[in-house]
Amino acid sequence: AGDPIRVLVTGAAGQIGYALVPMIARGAMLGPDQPVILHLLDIEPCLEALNGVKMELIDAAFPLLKGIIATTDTVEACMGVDIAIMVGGFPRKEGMERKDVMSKNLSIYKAQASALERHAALNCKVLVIANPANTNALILKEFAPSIPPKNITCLTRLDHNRALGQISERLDVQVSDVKNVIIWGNHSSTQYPDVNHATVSTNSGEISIRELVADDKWLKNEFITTVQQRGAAIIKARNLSSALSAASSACDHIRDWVHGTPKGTWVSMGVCSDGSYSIPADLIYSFPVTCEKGEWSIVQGLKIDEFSRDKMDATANELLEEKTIAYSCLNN
Ligand code: NAX
Repeated sequence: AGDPIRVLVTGAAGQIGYALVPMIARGAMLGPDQPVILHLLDIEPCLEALNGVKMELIDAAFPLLKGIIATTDTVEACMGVDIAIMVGGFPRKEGMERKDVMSKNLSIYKAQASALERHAALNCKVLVIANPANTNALILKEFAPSIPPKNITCLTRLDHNRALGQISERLDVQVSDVKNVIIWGNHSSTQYPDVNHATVSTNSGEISIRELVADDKWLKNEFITTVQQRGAAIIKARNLSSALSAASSACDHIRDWVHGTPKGTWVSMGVCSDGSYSIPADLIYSFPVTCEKGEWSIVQGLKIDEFSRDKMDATANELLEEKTIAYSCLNN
């Protein structure tokens, strides 16, 4: 085992934080031999709860966990971190306008961006989970100009995994045999879950999902809306939003980014657009990516039909709108 890797989790006293930190401490994110030091950040009103989480981490006696910093000081939290998982944010409350949530998160992400830029390790990798995830990541990128844009991503892996899950349930196949679905765009209800290139591995090789699911109507309607609305369905069932699945998908996101995607497999990540597939450059947009040696690259050359094109553009337009709202908040 090498030197410990320092992992920041913001919003660590919240529900995703509570599910995520033990996964990291057990090696689900960085590997079963990789020691870690956890940096946990939350805000003053949650300090006691945060210290409770720290106590439980001590009590669990994780062999890989070499240190815990639990703090409400952003600078202390960001000091020397190699990985930053941004879960903390201001939630949208009933009756609140999107603009108001945006402006609250804007000031949070602006401050945390500067702290990361000044104090994190040189090649720190950032994953934004807090909503609006893509736009929070965009703000972070704008206010941390010295962090390479390729190091700033947002979580759409949960949506990707939800799509795999839906296909696996529908076809009654193992979820581990399904691959190469794509989530395009925003982590919101305009996201486009695309199965046009996805396959199931069977005894007679890889078979395309389009071939296996005879019911094209299901793929074009119910499948898409189920994935788009899954977050809301979880809230309805649990009275709380997704936490264990979000935490697990965050581990998948970082693990694949750091250790690479398996050969022939891609995953979905919200990354800075380079104009691929005619998506406006510099938006944080979810693309199919492969990862190697700690770097992601957008899968090129996929054929896009008209149905997909419309949906990819619609979710890009929503992101452009969010960007405009964010900038108008900035100027006020
Ligand atoms: P919780 O409200 O349980 O936890 C959020 C925590 O963040 C709280 O402890 C809060 O005190 C803290 N916090 C607030 N402002 C902070 C700041 N300035 N610095 C540090 N900490 C701060 O929410 P939870 O269910 O854990 O969800 C966290 C975020 O993830 C939400 O924004 C949620 O919308 C988002 N999600 C994103 C998903 C994705 O796939 N991208 C899926 C799951 C989740 O809905």
